[in-house]
Amino acid sequence: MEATTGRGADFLVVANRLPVDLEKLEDGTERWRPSPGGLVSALEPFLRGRNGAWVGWSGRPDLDLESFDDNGLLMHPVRLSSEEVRDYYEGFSNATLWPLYHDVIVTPVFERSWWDSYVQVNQRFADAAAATAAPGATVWVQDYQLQLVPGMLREQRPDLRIGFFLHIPFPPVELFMQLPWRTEVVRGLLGADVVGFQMPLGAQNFLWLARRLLGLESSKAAVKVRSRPGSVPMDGRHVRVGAFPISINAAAFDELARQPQTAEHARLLRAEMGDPHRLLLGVDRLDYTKGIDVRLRALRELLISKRVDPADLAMVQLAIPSRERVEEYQVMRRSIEEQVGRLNGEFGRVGRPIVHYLHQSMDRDELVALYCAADVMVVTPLRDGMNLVCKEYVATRHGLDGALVLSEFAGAASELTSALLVNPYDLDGVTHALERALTMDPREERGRMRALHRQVMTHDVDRWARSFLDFLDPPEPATVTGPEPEPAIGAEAGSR
Ligand code: ADQ
Repeated sequence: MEATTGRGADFLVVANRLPVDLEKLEDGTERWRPSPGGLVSALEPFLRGRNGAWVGWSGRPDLDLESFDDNGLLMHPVRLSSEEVRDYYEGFSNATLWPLYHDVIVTPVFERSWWDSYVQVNQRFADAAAATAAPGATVWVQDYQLQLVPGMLREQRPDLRIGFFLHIPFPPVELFMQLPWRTEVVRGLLGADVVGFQMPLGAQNFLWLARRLLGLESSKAAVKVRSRPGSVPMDGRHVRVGAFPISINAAAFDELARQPQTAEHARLLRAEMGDPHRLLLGVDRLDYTKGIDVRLRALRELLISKRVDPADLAMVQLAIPSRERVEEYQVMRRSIEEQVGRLNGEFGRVGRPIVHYLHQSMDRDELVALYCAADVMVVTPLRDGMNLVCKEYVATRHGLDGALVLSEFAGAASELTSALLVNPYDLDGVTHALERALTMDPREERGRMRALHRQVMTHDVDRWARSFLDFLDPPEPATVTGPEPEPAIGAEAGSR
């Protein structure tokens, strides 16, 4: 996969954000530095070291930037105006699609001007990718902000291999059908050769919708639609659909956790909190899907019912600031901060709060030290495409101690079956699981963590990316002239 200057790149990732942020230095100059986030942490280790290109927004509105080389990776910034950030990003992506695709936990807003902006910006990303890709290149489009790009790109560049991966859940059919622009979105996705989802259920929902919506739209198409499982016929092509559960760079987390200075850092963190007998940890983007309120309520129940002694316990809740201009996020932040204040008011002591709440980003070393310090990791999303945090925690537990409380509604639950799985809507259930995790017999803890650790260490992000790309572009040229072998829905998920 060589990016040849002048000819274009042979391998492109197209994502809403570039994997770098512009950082202002004290002397007033600016420089690029790697940015945090689920998608970036997932793809970065895979892409580095290959000559490819990344098409994405810089994160700052109204900024015209030239393409640049970042350690062998060509960065191609796409410009967004302030209005587009408001309408395409905060509006359609994060106040329409995000809640719609996460079980309508909050009500999605359907606003025509946001949709218009979404179309316009998707076209710009498609144009940028078309201009950057070499003939016959492979293009991997990422996530819900860019669902129209595969179709738009195929129109301009039918020579490309186009893959699409959705990082968030694909919703149940009856919810997706609320979207006024549902047919356009499905058509956009079907521009790809492979459409990938986190979970087999998402793939099934999409297949059903694709058939139904195409069937509804045109009787000719309805007659033609005789698709095999796991694929949809589209304009003479077969679009293949599958599940590819994403993971983390597990070896990097493991290695960092094994460093003596990380263990020392973890020890200091616990000491600063007064060496609690048991330390609970939550790490999330501050998002209403993550169920931060759920675990705080469960913790309060535990303390009120005196099933645990507040003197024995501390919790760290790390919440990375996110989408701060979207109203729902402001409301949720206030409510979580009230809950933290109430818990500390009721159960804390001078200099010893029960919940140490940090609304800030944290660098990788410090985050890993926190994972190492924690006895119980609490991950309680109401809905989550995968959830990388729980996998990161597990990857740092080479000593095989520590317990994981994990929501059934995180994609990760289907792989991490030895966690204490909870229904985040069931407060008693979550409270009970927290109590179990805090009081678990060390032998049981070890047995569970051994299974979790093995799963995470053997299913890393490299395997994820490779399985998707091999499916998109099989390594061996096909010599068989008969019908294409049938891709199975969730073939990858089924292998675990
Ligand atoms: P996210 O919703 O962002 O990702 P998640 O998968 O948990 O959720 O990834 C969050 C990442 O941010 C993790 O790598 C974590 O370490 C990091 N992070 C969280 N809080 C942090 C903090 N305070 N400081 C520094 N780093 C922090 C979306 C989907 C998920 C899916 C991923 C990848 O919503 O379901 O797993 O994409 O596909």
